Amino acid sequence: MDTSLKTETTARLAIADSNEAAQQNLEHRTGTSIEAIKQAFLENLFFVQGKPVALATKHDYYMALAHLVRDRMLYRWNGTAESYTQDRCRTVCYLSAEFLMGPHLGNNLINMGIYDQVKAAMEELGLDFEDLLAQEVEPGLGNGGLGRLAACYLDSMASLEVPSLGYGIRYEFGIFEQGISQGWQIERTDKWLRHGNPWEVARPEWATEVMFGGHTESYTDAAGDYRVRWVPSQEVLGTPYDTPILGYQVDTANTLRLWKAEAIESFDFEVFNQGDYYGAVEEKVSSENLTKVLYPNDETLAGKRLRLKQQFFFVSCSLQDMFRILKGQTIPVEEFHEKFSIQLNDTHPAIASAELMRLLVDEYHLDWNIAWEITQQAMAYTNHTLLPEALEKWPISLFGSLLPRHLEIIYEINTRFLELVRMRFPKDSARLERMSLIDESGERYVRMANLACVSSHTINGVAKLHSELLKQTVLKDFYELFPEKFCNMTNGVTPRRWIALSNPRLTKMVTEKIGEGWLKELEKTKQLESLATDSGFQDEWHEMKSAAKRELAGRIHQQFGVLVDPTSMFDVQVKRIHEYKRQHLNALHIVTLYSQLKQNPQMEILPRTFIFGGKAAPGYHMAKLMIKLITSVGEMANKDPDLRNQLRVIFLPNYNVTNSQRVYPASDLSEQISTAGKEASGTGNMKFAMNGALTIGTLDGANVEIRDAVGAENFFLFGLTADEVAKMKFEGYTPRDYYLGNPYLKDAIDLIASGHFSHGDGSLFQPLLDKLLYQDPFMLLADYQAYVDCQRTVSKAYQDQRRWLEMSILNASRMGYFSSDRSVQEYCQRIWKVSPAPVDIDRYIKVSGRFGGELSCKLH
Ligand code: NBG
Repeated sequence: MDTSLKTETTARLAIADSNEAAQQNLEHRTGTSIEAIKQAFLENLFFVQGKPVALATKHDYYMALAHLVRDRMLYRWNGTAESYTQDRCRTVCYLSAEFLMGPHLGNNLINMGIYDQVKAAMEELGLDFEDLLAQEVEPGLGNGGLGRLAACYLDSMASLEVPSLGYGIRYEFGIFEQGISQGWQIERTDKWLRHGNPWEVARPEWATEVMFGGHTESYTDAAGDYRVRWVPSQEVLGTPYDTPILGYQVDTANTLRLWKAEAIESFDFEVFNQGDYYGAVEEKVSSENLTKVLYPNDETLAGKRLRLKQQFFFVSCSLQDMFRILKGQTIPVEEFHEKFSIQLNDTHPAIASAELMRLLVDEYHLDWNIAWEITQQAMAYTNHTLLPEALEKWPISLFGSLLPRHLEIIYEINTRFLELVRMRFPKDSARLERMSLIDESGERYVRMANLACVSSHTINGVAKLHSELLKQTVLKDFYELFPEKFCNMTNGVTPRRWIALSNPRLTKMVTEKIGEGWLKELEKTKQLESLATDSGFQDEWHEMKSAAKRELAGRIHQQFGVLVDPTSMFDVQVKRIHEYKRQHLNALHIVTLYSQLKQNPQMEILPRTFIFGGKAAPGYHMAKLMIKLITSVGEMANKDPDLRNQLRVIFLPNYNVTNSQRVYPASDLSEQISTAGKEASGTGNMKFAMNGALTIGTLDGANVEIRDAVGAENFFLFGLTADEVAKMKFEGYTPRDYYLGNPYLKDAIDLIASGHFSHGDGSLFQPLLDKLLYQDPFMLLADYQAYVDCQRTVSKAYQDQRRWLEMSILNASRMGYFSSDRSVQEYCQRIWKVSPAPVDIDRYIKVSGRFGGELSCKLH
C-alpha cells in the first residue's frame, strides 16, 4: 500500500470512527433497538418506497419493513460469503427443481431473534403487525412435500452452519392460486413478483450461457487427442437471483440461488430495421418462456419438452456456477468432488451427471475415467416416490434433439455400465433390459432414475419403510448390484417455521417450562413428558389449542360465512389432492356419519369440524372430482338442521405455506390415511404432531416412525399394511364384494350415487364411484370398515378430555427426531461428508472492516 493511500485510509477510518453521523447512519441499517427499527422503517418508506406516509399502502409498509430486515441480514450474508471463500469450505449443493419457501419475513425475524422488537416497533407506530406479515405474497415455487422439504433443509443447513447453496429455478409464476367456484377448483396464475421481491438480489455479473439443440462434431485438438464439441442451435442466458437463508441464532447466512432465463440478445436491431417488430423481440420472448412457469404436477411426470429444457437449464447454470467458484478459489477441476457435494432432489436434476461429464471431458479435457470418478463421487440421489407413473423418462427423439451431446454421453455411460452388469449377472438379459439407461421395450426412452442410480455414490429414500420398499421394488436391481449405495434418511421439518413461527402460544408455553434452546435441539422437548398428566399444564395446553381453533374458526366465518364450533373436534386433512392420499376415504366416513344422523336425528355423536385443503393438478380430473365431492357433501351437511350442528365440512381454498401455518396449530386430529406403501414419507404428519394433533393413520411413510416415537397408545392406527396390500392385489382384489357385504359402505356409496349431494344429478360422481367399485387401486373399500371403526375410537378418546390432552402433550414432546436438523446432520455424516464451518461476524468485521474492506482501502 503506498503512503498516500495509507494516509487516506487512516484518515477515512478516523472519520468513520469519530463521525457521529456516520455511526448513526450505520445504526439505521443495522440497529435492532425498537427506536432504530422505527427510524429505519420510516426512512425506507420515504427513500425506498418513495412515499409520504399519507400515500403509503399496506404493501408499502410491508416493503419498508422487509428492506430493513434485509439490511440487518447483510453483515451475516456478506460475512458468510467471504468466510466460505477464504476458507474454501466444502459445500453442499442442493439441486432442486422446487423450493417451496413460504413467506420470508416472519421466518427471518425469528431466525435473527428480533421478532419481538420488530413487533413492538410496528405496534408503537400504530400498525397491525399480523396484517403486515400477511402482505407478503409467498414464493410458491414448488408443488408440495418435495419442494417444502428442500426449504426445511436449507433452514437446517444454515442453522447448523453447514456451507451450502440451494440451486433451482426462479419461476415467474409459481404454483397456481386455487379458487373454488360452485364447488369446483379453478386455477389462477400466481403473480408473486408483481409487486417486487425484496428478498432477492440479481447477480447479472454471474450470468451463464446454456446451450440447446444442434449437433455434435469431433475434432483433433492441438495435442492430437480426439475430442467432441457441441454445436448448439440455441443459447440462453441464465441470470442468478440470490436470496439469503439465515440460520437460527447463528451468524451464518447461506444462499438460495435461482436461475432466470433470458435472451442473450434481447433485441435484434437488424430484424427490427427490416420492419419486423415482433421478430425483433422473438428470441427474448422464447428464451424467457423457459422459466415462466412451474409445472403444477405432483408425483406424476409432465413429459414435456419445456420441462426437460427447464431441468437442463438450471442444472447447467448451477454446474457452471460451481466451476466459476472453483476458479475463484483457485481449486483445480480435478478436485471438484472435494469442494462440492451435490444432492439431486429426485430425478428432476438427474441430467447433472451427463452435464458434469460433458464439462469435464469436452470443456476441461479430462480423461473419461477420471471425469466419471469425479462425477460419481460428487453426486447423491434422493428418491421421493414409489409411484411408477412418477419415474421420469424422456423419449429419445426429444432428448436427442435438445441435448445431442448428452445423449451420446448417456450411451457411453450405459455401454460401460451394462458391461459391469453383464459381468456380475451373466446370461441375465431381462436384468440388462431393466437396468439399461435406455428403455427399449417400445418407443425408446432415457430413464432418469437409472441414470441417477448409476451416477451417484449414495441413493436414499425418505423414510424407513420407503427406503426398504425401494430396495424391494422400483430399485431392486440397483440394490442387488450396489447394496452399499443404499441408505435411509427419514425426512424432517424445521421447528423454527413449523412451531416458533406458526404457533407462538405453544412456543411461549414450552420456553416457560423448559427454557430456551429447544428450537435448536428439538429432542429437549422430551422434558415436557413429565407434565403430560399435570392438570395445570393440561389446562394451559387446552387453552392454547382452543385459542388457535377460535382464530381459525374466525377466519372460516369471515371467509365463507360458515359458523364452526371451536369446541368441536377439528379433524383435518390438508395436502395435495391425490387418489393415493385418499381424501375420498375421509369423505366416505363423513357421508356415513351424515347418513346415520339423517336416519336417526336423535343420535348424539361427537361434534366434528372436518377441514380439507389442497390443490389438484389441473389435468388430474379424478382429483378435481374429489374436491367437488367434498364441497358438495359440505354444502348439504353445513345447512341441514337435522344434523343439529354436529357436522361441519369445510374446504379451505388455496392451501399453501401461509395458510398451512394457520391450520396446524388449530388441529386436533391429523388425517394421514394413504394406502400403505404409497406415501414415501409425508411431512405434514410431522407438523401436525409437533403442534399437538393426534394422528389417525395407516402404517405408511413416516407414520410408522412417528407412531414408534410417540407410542402406539398415542396414535390411532388402522388399515392394511403395505405387505397386505401387495398380497391382496396379487391374489385378486374385488372391491365390489366389500360394497355388497357392508351395509354402511353400500349406504354411503348409494347415497352419493343417488345424486343426494349433487342436486339430483346421479351421474356427477359416477366416474369416481365406478373406479372404486370396479378397480379401487388404492384399496379404499378394503380399508373402509377399519377406518370407520378407528374413527369411533377417536371420538371416544376425545370425550375423555384429560386423556386426550395427555396424548396431545406426549405427541408434541416426542417429536424431536423429526426436526430437519436431525435429518441434515445425518446427510452430513453419511452422504455429504461436510462439517459445519461457523461464521463469526464480529471477527469478520474486525478483520475486514465494516464493509468487508471496501471503505478501508481503495477499490481496484
Ligand atoms: C413427495 C412424497 C412425500 C414426501 C416428499 C418429500 C414427491 C415426488 N414426493 O411423501 O410424496 O414427504 O416427497 O420427501 O413429491
